Amino acid sequence: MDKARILAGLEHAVVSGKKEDAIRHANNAIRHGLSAMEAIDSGLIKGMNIIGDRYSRHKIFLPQVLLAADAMYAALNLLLPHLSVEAASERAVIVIGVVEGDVHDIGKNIVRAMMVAAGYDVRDLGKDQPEDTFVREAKLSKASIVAMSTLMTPTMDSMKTTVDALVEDGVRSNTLIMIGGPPTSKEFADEIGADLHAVSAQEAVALVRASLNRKRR
Ligand code: B12
Repeated sequence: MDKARILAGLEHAVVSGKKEDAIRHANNAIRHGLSAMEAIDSGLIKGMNIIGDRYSRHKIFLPQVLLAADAMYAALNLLLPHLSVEAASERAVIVIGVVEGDVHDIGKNIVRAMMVAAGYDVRDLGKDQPEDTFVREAKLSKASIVAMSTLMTPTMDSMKTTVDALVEDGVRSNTLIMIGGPPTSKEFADEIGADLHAVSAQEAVALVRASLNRKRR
């Protein structure tokens, strides 16, 4: 079976919200030695972008988005363990979570999986997490990085609240703060006092690696 067909199959399984198809194509991707990252990026995420576009044009509604998310997760569960990333030389702790008010966690989970694959010690707080949870875990684990995700514009405020809480508690001085998710930007990171911003899971790993190397020097 050729690569283009598997990628198109993954994309279509998400768009049509068909979990069984997503599982079948993900297994095919693994069996035929496709890179897990390519299957995620050029198959699943491509499909989810189509769903996002249709949803914002009111062509489909939340139940269809939920089915798409279910199909995406079914395939991700199979593909994420196969991510291969060059291992980090140092086992730094990364605390990651979705900020308060937001339940979108697919992107955060891809970033988490890439960080785990890169050899970091990742503490996943989950979704819809208040600032205290980030502060507590960052302190407890002596985190090198606190990473926050949000997909919604209104919940960008929760990122600012969390940065402020990290500063107030004194944790911030030993920790780099990284943010991501479509409504965020480098400008927004600067505005709220975060150190790093990345647009994708791959960029996030590269940025963490470079920043920790710089910090060590
Ligand atoms: C799937 C989905 C859902 C699913 C979520 C399932 C889940 N478990 O995550 C469900 C159906 C539950 C849902 C619910 C809602 N949704 Co919704 N949803 C989406 C959709 C279609 C796709 C999101 C997605 O998973 N993309 C795929 C992932 C892989 O991409 P990603 O998250 O961007 O992640 C990548 C990068 O951004 C980056 N990244 C992500 N996080 C981080 C973190 C760090 C630190 C770094 C460095 C990088 C990084 O790396 C990732 C991989 O490369 C988007 C539309 C879209 N185009 O995005 C709307 C969207 C995000 N939803 C939206 C809305 C409004 C809602 C609801 C409020 C709807 C409602 N009326 O109830 C609720 C949210 C309730 C709440 N309180 O949170 C809006 C947000 C609008 C806005 N800007 O504020 C969007 C944009 C749709 C739209 N156009 O209106 N949704």
